[in-house]
Amino acid sequence: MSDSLVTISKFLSLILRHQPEKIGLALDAEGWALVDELIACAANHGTVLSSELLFEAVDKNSKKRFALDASRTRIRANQGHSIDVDLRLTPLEPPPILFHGTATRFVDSILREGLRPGSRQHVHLSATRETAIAVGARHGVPFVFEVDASAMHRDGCAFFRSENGVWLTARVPAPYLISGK
Ligand code: HQG
Repeated sequence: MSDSLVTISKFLSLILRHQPEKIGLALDAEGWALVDELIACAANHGTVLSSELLFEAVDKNSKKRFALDASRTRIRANQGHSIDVDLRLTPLEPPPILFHGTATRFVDSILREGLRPGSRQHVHLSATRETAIAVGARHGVPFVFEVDASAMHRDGCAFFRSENGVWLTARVPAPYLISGK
């Protein structure tokens, strides 16, 4: 992604996941905003966007963070929300093992408390160790936990997969953390 697309992606993450009110934007219950309204609200608060730029930022996003509806009149974040939205994801059977990348300084606390969603709606899990390492490195020296997703699923915990392939679940109790490196 070019620098300007990265800047737009960061702006969209802030507005569509966390603080739409910052620019006076309303999201519907499923997290969608009208593209025209987003552009108008952003302009009123000093961020100039066009629909072409917005579409490019969605289509070229390195992690498919955002989605447009079929008519390309509405936009939302695919995951990562701290505000209460219902993405209407369908519960799915997860792969037997999923990965969670974190920083080494959080390991003791996670072993005590399990994985908590923090300010987000879900705990985010990765399908591969490589992705988990990259997620953990955002926070410091990376550390990867393996999660016994099949045992959690067997025990009734719901799993979802967002549009961009991130696995989501409400929390991961410590006994399901089977190993880490
Ligand atoms: C940690 C990125 C102490 C957790 C990524 C993580 C992801 C605990 C941090 C998405 C804990 C929360 C989300 C406990 C969890 N004690 N620390 N009991 N339980 N933690 O950023 O998973 O680029 O909210 O390990 O790719 O790092 O934004 O979550 O280190 O999919 O699209 O608390 O963000 O995507 O950090 O990342 P975050 P995350 P985007």
